[in-house]
Amino acid sequence: MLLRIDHVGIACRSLEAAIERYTNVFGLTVVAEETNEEQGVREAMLATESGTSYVQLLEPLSPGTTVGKFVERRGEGMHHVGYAVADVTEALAEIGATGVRLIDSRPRHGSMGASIAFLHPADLGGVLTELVQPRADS
Ligand code: MC0
Repeated sequence: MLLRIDHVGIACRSLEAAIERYTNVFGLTVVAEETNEEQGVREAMLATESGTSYVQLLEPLSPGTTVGKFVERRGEGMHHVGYAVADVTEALAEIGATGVRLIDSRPRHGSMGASIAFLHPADLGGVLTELVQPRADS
C-alpha cells in the first residue's frame, strides 16, 4: 500500500532560515512554496537528488495551529512522515479497518496539488503519519 516515503515534515519557526539551512547544508532544491490556510502552515518542498522524495519545511501561520502548538511544546524538529499511496481514499478505508484512528476521514488539499490525509500518532508509535496521493501528472 505504501509506495515510498514521499516526504518528511519538519517544523520550524522561520521558513526562510530553515530553507537557507537545508539548501546550504544538503544542496537541496526548493521546488514549491505555498501557504495552506486550512492546515495553518507556510511550507516549502525541497527535492532530494532522486527527485522522488522531499524535505517539507513547515512554519506555523499562528501559535494556535497544529504546527504552532507543536513548536511551542517541543521546539523545532521532525513533525510527520508522509508516505505516497496510489489512492488515498482506498488506503484510508483499508487502514481504518485495522482500527488506526483517522484524523481525516476524507482527503484534503496538500502540497503540490496532492490529496492528503493524516493518521493519528497515538496509534502509530507516536509518529504523525500522512498519506499522500501525488497529483496525477507529477
Ligand atoms: C501532537 N502530538 C504529536 C504531534 N502533534 N505527536 C507526534 N507528532 C506530532 N506532530 C501529540 C501531542 O504530543 C499530544 O500527545 C497529543 O498529540 C495531542 O496534542 P495537542 O497539541 O493537544 O494536539 P491536538 O490534539 O490539537 O492535535 C494533534 C493532532 C494534530 C496530531 C491530532 O496535530 C493534527 O490534526 N495533525 C494533522 C494536521 C497537521 O499536522 N497539519 C500540519 C501539516 P500526548 O501524549 O501529550 O497526549 S500540513 C502538511 O503537512 C500539508 C501542507 C502537506 O503535507 O501537504
